[in-house]
Amino acid sequence: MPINVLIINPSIRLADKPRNIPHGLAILVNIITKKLNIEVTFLDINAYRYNEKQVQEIIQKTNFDIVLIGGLAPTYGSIIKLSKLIKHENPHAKIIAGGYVVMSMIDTLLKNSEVDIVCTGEGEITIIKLLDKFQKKGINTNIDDILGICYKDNNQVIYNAQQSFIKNLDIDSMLPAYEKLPMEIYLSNPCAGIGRDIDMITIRGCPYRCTFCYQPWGHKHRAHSVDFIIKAIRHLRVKYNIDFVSFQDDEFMTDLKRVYEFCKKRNQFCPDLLWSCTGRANIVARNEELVKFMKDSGCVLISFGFESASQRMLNSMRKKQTIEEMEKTVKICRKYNLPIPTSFIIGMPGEDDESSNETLNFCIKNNLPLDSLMFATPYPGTEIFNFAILTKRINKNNLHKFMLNIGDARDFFINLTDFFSNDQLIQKREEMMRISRENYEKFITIDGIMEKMKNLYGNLLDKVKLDKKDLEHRAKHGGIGVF
Ligand code: B12
Ligand code: SF4
Repeated sequence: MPINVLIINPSIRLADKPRNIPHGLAILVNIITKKLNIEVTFLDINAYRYNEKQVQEIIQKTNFDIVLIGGLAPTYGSIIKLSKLIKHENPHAKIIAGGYVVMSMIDTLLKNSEVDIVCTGEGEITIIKLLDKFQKKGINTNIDDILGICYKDNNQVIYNAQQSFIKNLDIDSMLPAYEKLPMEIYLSNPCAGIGRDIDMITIRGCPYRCTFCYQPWGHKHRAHSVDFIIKAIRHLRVKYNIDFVSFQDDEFMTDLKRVYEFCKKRNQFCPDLLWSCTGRANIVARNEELVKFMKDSGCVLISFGFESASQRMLNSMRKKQTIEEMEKTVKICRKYNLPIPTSFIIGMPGEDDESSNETLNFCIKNNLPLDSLMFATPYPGTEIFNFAILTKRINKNNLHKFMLNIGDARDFFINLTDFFSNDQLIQKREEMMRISRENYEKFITIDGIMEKMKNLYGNLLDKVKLDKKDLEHRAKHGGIGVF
């Protein structure tokens, strides 16, 4: 029986432009089209920033039996609304949801939405098995043999066994279906670099266990091979004329041999490509040679989650990083004229005046602005979420309300400290950001930043014509303007 599939990417972070490709959903588009030969309609609400009326009109005009939807925790409210709209327009459609919002809140989402089935892990294998069965036996067939899903059956939630992790990403996963995405929108809003910048996710699983971080992919590092990545980049250069790749992996530098291999192959196959990646102070501090090699191989930015400059707080968040390593990292980046985009967290359990002042003093001493100072936010699935439940900061009997309100970590949500009142915590953050920025602006002027950018980006900067105003804006939001 032929089935028509509609895939929806809900909007996220409306205050900013759409910069990041919806990797998970776009991979599923490719898998479904190529492995099952099913035509898919992709509705990218985030890229087009459609309003509710426009979404309704598109849904009314689209022919579908199955809807796939997913996203991050803050998309919870949109997914609920969309599921109701979909069932209103097409009561017989089956709605399948997946992604971070679902994996960490299965029951709550199923009970409070019109979603029928949720995918509890990686989607590649599960979606093929599920849609294949729907194609062969109809969409109301029994699905108790499909691994990696939960579903509603007569108002009960049924849990099937988990699907095991993919072993070889190159074989069992795919690239996102770029041709189905509004690439011009994504490519005109760079993620970390400048020019036509595309983000890539090439790793699943992180060996660390930071208490504020959600890790549905476990602690074993699984990665696409360098050959797979290089082939993808060469394709993107030919088809979309990209200038820049931002590797947004949890931790791009975990496997040092892989980083060396990437640099060598980049030099061989795409020598004028510029790129950025995620890093970690404990790795960079011990591998200056590698940083130099990365810089010589087109890497113009490594971003860091420094989180705190209180060793007590770092230990309690299990960051596995020392203040000395952070200072050394700053020195190494400055030595090679690389920017130093660092994010910090205020308000973890145990935070007090002393620990937050240590962070501020570190930034003053090392001339770093605290532009990316986030509030500790208990996203579901993290250890600090469990802490917030145990200490009754989150009411475990009303997780629906909690999920409707969770958003960006730049906005205050829940106070995990015993020391600060809510107002004090909000004020402390503002004060830290203000003082560190005033200090940073004495350390370097916009002209000084412009000069460093010219050295780093060379010809690309002429092509992109980044003006001072733009640079000022980006400097204030961390990232490329922090040297
Ligand atoms: C890119 C990214 C973003 C992008 C969003 C991109 C987008 N359009 O969705 C941006 C920069 C906007 C972002 C923002 C935030 N992010 Co973010 N982000 C990521 C990152 C680095 C990659 C996500 C990704 O693409 N993964 C790769 C794809 C392949 O995986 P996937 O989407 O999960 O898809 C697979 C499965 O989940 C499943 N699947 C997914 N959807 C569906 C749907 C169906 C129907 C099915 C069947 C299966 C399925 O199949 C896919 C293939 O296996 C992850 C960390 C990481 N490495 O994963 C953090 C991560 C997702 N982010 C996280 C957080 C905390 C945030 C913020 C809240 C942080 C903040 N500072 O406030 C903000 C949200 C802001 C807001 N206002 O809402 C957390 C997750 C929290 C949560 N529970 O949702 C993560 C996991 C980081 C972490 N380790 O803690 N983020
Ligand atoms: S914060 Fe970074 S290093 Fe820590 S567990 Fe998460 S992804 Fe890994």
